[in-house]
Amino acid sequence: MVAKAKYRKDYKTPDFTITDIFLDFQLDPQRTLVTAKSLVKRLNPQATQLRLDGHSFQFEQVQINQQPFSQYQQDGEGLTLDLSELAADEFELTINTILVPAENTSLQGLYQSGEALCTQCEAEGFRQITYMLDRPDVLARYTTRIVADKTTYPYLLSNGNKVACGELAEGKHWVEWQDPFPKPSYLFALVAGDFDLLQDHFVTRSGRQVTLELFVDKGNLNRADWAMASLKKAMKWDEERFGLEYDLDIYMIVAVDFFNMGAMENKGLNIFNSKFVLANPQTATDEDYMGIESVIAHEYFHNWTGNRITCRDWFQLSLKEGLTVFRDQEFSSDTGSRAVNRINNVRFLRTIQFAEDASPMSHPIRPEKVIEMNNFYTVTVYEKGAEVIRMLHTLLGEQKFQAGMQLYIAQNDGKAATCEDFVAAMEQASGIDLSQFRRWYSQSGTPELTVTDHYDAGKHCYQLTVVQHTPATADQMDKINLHIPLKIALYSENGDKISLQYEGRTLNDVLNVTQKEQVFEFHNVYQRPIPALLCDFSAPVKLDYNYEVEQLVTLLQFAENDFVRWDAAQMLWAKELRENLMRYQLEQSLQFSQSVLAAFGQVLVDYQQDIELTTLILTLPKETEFAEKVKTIDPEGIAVVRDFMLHTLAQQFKQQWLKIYNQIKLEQYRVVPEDIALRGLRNLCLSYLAFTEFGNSVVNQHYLYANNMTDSLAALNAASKAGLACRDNLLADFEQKWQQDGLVMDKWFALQATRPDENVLEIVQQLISHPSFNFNNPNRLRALVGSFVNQNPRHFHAIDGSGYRFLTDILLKLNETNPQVAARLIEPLIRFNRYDEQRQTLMKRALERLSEVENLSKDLFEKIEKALQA
Ligand code: B3K
Ligand code: ZN
Repeated sequence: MVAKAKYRKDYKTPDFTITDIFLDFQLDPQRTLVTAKSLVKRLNPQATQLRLDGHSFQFEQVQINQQPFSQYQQDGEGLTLDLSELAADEFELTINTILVPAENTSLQGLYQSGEALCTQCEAEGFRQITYMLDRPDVLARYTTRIVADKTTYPYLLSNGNKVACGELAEGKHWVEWQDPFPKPSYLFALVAGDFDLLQDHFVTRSGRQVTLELFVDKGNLNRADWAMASLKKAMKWDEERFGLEYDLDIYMIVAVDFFNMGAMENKGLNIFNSKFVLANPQTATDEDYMGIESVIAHEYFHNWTGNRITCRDWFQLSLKEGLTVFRDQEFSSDTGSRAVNRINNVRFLRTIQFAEDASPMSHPIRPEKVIEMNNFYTVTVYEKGAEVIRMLHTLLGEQKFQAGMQLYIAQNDGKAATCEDFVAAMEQASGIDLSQFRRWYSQSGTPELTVTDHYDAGKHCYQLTVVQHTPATADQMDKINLHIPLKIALYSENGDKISLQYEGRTLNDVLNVTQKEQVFEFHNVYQRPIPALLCDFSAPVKLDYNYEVEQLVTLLQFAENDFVRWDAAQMLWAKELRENLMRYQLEQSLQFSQSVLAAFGQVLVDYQQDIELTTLILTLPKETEFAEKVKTIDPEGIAVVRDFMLHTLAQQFKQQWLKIYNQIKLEQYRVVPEDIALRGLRNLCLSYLAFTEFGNSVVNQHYLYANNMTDSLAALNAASKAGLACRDNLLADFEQKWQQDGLVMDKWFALQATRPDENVLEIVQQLISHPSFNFNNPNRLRALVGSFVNQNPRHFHAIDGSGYRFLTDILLKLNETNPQVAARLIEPLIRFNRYDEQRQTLMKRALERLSEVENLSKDLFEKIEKALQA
């Protein structure tokens, strides 16, 4: 395996650029002819070698200024043209290639999805179409002419505006598109197919009319409204909160079934995984609706943060991704519940990102070294990246942050920028020194804050001592001190908030932690306070403070900040987990602390105060969430303890679950916050009731009377997790009803993969041959295989190694067909350092088996190598 790493420090401005490119596609799934005519400009007068990226196509010929050109060398990754004989600094370069989209299972470049043809070019997919300066700092104006059969492909789409079209012989037609905005190749897109079209329009605040077009598979028009409404909502919000308006006359979204990730922000022509477009009450859950809204918004927001201002090189990916995730999170918070959004985002970050940062793949939000760029579209770059932007927002405040945004845009519009450009603009606009803050871009790992306190009753003085420490990570041994905004509050024993004072002044509730050890002092504190620390998760860190159960219970009951209440509950859950794991390992009987049970019981009694918060507090953390609370993960132990907690809560509050379940009545299905909240709580009650003697009848009825997917799925899930008698019937009914619908069947596949049954692996293996399953469809793979390896840790980590062998077999196949998806699915296997020795040995053996494969993809190679080196 020759996989060359690239380093951030080696960045060089390009010797050549391309200012304009004319693409001609003669589409055919078996044989597509591509002509790429580029205007090339020499930027470095000394440069004589023009290196172009390209692979996985049949190369026909190259011409310079319309003359055949043969001074080149071709290798597996590109073409090097020797231009030492060429005097001109500007010339026309024409390249002809032939592609077979029908056989392109990598789903990068030009490929076939169902009957349609579409592209995916980020990060480096354009080079699977033609030889190109395939790097984000080469910005060109694109003109795209598409020729195809008119019956199979009535719609021919690309970026920008449609400028011409016409009919041709043999039932063909053509369309020409022009994108006036110079862009990098990764934002190029082409779609050809037959769709149903939902059309609408949006008037921007400056009065321009924008045509909105949403393309879905034939017959899916009744699932397109929500996505369209979400788009309009996002366009409006971006004008109001960020002052940013859309810039083209048309905005198109196409939903396709075969897609490696969620969606892609191609200029003027977004391509989406149909999972993040299609929804109606019968097919989509409340969660799906929310996911669609936020992904539609995210891709739309990229038009400014990503497209108008793009990245200089891929190491800067977080410049657009971290910022755009921050923007989509703010959108969801402004238009829905801020606390609920914050809690869900933090839950995700603490579980998935913290685990990644403790794994062989640990990297800073701006990586230093990359072999396969697709491996760095990570929760670290995205979600931790968004946390870094959020910390800037916390430090600067909304007004200065927006001033920073305006300056950043003014300075960088139309350019390929760096993370440093962004921070510099924020610094310049706010006058706040961000020199130490910048370290968040270069340092990986999860910082740990250890907090101790001291109360001086005589002086009415309270001190908090904060020590910061970032443990070494796989990629980086030595760590330095970060600038950490630590938001706090102090509460009295009866839950009143104590104002933060120092020498008569009122203090800001955000402390600036910048040193290894720091003491913060508060005056006029007339009783020993209970500190609420890291409120709203003001920094992506772990915080350790030795709370008494009673203190947490007080915070849970009285804190005025919803996040603090929820976080107190999380600490209580974690305490119960750790104590019971210890008992489990000592073979003692498990116990649930009475005071914690009483506190949770009180939350349930008061549920009408805040429905959503009640649901979030009483939702038992998942096994994967619990896994992050211990040093060495015992998958069996965690599952046993969690089951015990589940049963205890179910029994203890049986009557309350039933009462609330019956009290909540929802007639017609509506996707509005009040109803989503009520359904959430009612379905939480159901999930606990499943473990009581009422389980089978309540769940069965719930399924029968469900008029929407949220409720049907809640019933199936409850039946499956509790192994109820009705389970098999309900699963069979659902299968029979939806077998033609891949997206809906994904829910069923995921349910099967997360069954608690001992023989679940056998079931999963059999389902690979289910008629609704398709190995080449990433959604199906993620639903079945992904759910098993990530959401069923007890069985994936079976001590006989069967789960590891299963995943390895899948990966061996995927390595050939779709390396990008393979590299996502391998994640749980490379994280062996968190497990006991026996499992470690088995996991390493599986990785070694993979590493011996001939033609191991760069994607898998990079991760396996990192893991085995660690
Ligand atoms: N920018 C794309 C992700 C591309 C992933 C390439 N492997 C979607 C997004 O973040 O909006
Ligand atoms: Zn994005």
